[in-house]
Amino acid sequence: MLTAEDKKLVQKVWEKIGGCQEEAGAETLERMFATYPQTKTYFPHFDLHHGSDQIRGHGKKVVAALGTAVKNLDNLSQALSELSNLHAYNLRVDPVNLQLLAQCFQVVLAVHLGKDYTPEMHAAVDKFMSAVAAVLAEKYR
Ligand code: HNI
Repeated sequence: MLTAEDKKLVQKVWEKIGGCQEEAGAETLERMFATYPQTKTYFPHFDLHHGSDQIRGHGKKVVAALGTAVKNLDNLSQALSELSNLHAYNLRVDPVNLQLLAQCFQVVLAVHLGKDYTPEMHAAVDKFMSAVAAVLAEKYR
């Protein structure tokens, strides 16, 4: 459960990402593919080389979806409903992978924001990503 303070911190982090959504998303995916190669099995149709158009385009989509979630922190289930259907029924992504992506995204934030990414922000973003992962996994039951 995100507290009011957590929500403010997540929004603050989002302001800091600003115009770098595509870069942040692409780096998150590249870290996920490098660190957890089993995640590549969902992307047999992608060119997974560093900086490929597909990685960049997909990274942008993922971070944009997270941005939608940030705008709907009180209503995540509804805001991500379509995406939840897609991952559960069409893509059939094993929900364990959601945690892996969440972790890689946090590494990207930490690397790029440095000291600006405070422990409190880290904790808030961690709760936020867990909440998003829970929504994306809820249709599996
Ligand atoms: Ni995910 C497509 C968002 C985790 C595999 N994914 C999308 C799209 C968005 C998205 C947005 C594009 C939908 C569309 O085109 O309508 N994915 C997210 C978010 C998370 C996430 C916000 C986690 C927080 N997806 C994952 C994970 C995997 C994953 C962990 C697998 C390891 N996603 C996919 C695949 C597609 C996809 C595969 C289809 C890609 C394509 O273009 O063919």
